[in-house]
Amino acid sequence: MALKYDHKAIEKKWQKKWADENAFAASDSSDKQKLYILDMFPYPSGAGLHVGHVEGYTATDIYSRFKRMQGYNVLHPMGWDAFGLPAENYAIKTGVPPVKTTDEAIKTFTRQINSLGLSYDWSREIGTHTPEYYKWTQWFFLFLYNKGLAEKRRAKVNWCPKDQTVLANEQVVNGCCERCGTEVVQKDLEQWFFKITKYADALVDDLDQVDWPESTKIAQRNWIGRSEGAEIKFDISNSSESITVFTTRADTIFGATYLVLAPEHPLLQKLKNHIENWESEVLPYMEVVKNKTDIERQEEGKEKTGVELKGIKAINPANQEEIPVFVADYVLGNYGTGAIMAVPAHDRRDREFADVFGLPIRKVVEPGNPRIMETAKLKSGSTEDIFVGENILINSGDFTGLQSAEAKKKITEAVGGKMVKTYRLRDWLISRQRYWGAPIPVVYDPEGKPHAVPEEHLPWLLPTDVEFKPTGTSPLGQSKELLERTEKIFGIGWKPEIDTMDTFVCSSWYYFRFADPRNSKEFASKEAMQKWLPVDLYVGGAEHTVLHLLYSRFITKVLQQEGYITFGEPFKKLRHQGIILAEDGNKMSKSKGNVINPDDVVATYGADTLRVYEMFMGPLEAMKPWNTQNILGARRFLEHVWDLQEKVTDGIAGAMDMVHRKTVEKVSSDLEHLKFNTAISALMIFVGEAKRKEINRAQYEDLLRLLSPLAPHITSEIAERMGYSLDAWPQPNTSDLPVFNTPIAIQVNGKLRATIELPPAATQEEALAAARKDPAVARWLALGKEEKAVYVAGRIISFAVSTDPV
Ligand code: ANZ
Repeated sequence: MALKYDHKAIEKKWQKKWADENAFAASDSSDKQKLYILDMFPYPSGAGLHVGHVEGYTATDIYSRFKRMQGYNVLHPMGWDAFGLPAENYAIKTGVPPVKTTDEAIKTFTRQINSLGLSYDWSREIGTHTPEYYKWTQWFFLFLYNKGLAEKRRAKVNWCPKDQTVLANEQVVNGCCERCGTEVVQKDLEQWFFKITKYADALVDDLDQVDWPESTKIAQRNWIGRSEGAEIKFDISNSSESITVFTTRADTIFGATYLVLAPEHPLLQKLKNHIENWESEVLPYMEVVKNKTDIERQEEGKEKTGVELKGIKAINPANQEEIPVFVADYVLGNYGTGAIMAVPAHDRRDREFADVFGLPIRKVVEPGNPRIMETAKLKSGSTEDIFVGENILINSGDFTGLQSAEAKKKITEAVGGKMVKTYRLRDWLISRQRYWGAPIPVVYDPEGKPHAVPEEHLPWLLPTDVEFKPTGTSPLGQSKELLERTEKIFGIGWKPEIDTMDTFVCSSWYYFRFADPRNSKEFASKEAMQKWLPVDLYVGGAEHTVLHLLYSRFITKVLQQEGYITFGEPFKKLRHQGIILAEDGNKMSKSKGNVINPDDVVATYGADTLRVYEMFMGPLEAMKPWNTQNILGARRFLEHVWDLQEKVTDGIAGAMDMVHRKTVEKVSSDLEHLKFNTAISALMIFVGEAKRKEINRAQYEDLLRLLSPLAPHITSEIAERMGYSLDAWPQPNTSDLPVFNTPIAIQVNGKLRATIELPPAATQEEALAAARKDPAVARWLALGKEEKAVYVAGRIISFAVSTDPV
């Protein structure tokens, strides 16, 4: 018997060899076809790598190794998304500077990643917290600033009271901070924004070009929320002012029985002298609304509130009717025009509001097919179903009888409105009142006017003379060094910007840097980007659908427009790995004590076993629970592969020929489609057959090649011992491959009487004919009259005969 499978020695040996040889370096000069395979780079947290990281990283590693064997020049890099709150919060608790904890965490991550045999090109490693990197993050800020795409402005912003910083809209989930879950409040602050809204159309339209999960595309489309409608002007009686509303349902204008302004609408201030109840009712209402978030304001099921503007009437331009005007918080200030025409007969929110204020309801669209209804909750406690769909117009003057779609256009034109598009997407707020981030490269002159820090002063260094206590203003404000630096360069009285950038800015461009990571003159050369980008396969968690994945697309589009690159989408193909649950079916969490540490699994069973196990758990994108028992199965499979060394012969192809060729074809196709679980199951069948039957050298060599992307250490070791080469992928030879037959059970009157083999494509007729020919079946059928015969494809054939066979 050969040596036992000693995973520890084998894995250590090969990992050292790969590191010494820098075995996975991508070549900038090779003319082989390029392939860029990328993981979402991790935040190096103190907790180390978790099994979810292992899942995604193993998937891309398998694909990278597979593609290298097929002859591609693969770029497969790794780096660290290293700025961010956890390191800073830890520093607040302990006083240990974030740079120290971050660098330690990076060391741990690197050790763990290497212990898994992941084939990264470490010569391209980057960390977003290093001055060499954030110099270019700051360059991107200046780039956008100079193009008029970065702007400081006062706005109502989301504030997390716990993390003491503002948040982008994308970081607020159901009204709470994405990171810590604390309820977000609104604050009026001067902040820096990136004008992502300028790219809203391209961000929607170009989703059609990419191979991404449909759910992620839908999430982005919804987030951007493009809506096509009309802006229509309503004059105010006895005044030169007017109110422009945004509506997607111009066809319902004859049913508009009142208007509503958002409490933030600027017109309110202009009209205040004409509003009779301004001091008594309107102003107090506006005060109350100030502290509510948009989500609270739009919450379903809450009784609608508002105040009528006494003394103000608007004129419906379709029928010249005078209608009342309200201020109400269910209309948002930052969407559309901040004003609506209310059609209570066909809009649920308007119906609920009209119910509270006793306003008239006029049906103007014939309820029809499909009957799209929404349920309005009325004050009395009852409900009313209202038709919100489109159909034929009624009670609409000359437009009666038209279909909604046509009426929208005709009415908009007739009342002098214009067709417009609006978006839900807001500009990206990038200022953070925190320490551990890239400083915003801006200084203020003695008048307080902002100026960009010239490029020659980049990197604009993050100061270190700062205490890490959040005080509601930015920690950088405490730095003497930063202030002195600013005055020294720009003059007395000049002040530095003290906010840092959202860490999502750092990650919005990192995939460009990997193409040219040591460039000190540019963030990456045009040639390098042209060579390597776009990313061919990107794998990471689904939690960033409207954060990182949207911001990166925005940055890419700006670079394209400015001629830096020739493509507009950074990630051609995207996949999300599914969440791995704990053995008890719950989410893994420290507090529940159910976290699996990959280090323990590697120590006990080996990296190859962990890799094979995680890939065998189920489809990559599925959510799946951990199962310790099944790790043993993966380990045993590898032991069987190991033991085959003893069994291999110099014989001819023989009994294994067909399964060998079938396996080459199946594994090749499965790896191409990232179907790792089914590839492993095909390999298991192959190994099972080889154990029972026989295996020759060529077949064993191919088995090792097919397995090597999945379990690179054990296969490299065996190949070395056997004198094989794993350099090239086996060629599938399917030319004369017979189709596999499936065993089918045959029952007569419910009892199993025989089994036959059938090709998978057999029809019912062919199946029954084959079954009747079987001598055992024929005997049973001859004993009675055949009444019924059924073939359940691929499984069973069932006959019923009238007299019970004896
Ligand atoms: C009249 C109308 C009649 C409307 C009807 C709907 C149904 P989406 O599709 O989401 O874009 N609206 C416009 N601006 C608003 C704001 N700032 N805050 C709250 N609601 C606003 O929604 C567009 C519709 O939402 C618009 O069309 C408007 O109500 C309302 F039977 O106008 B509609």
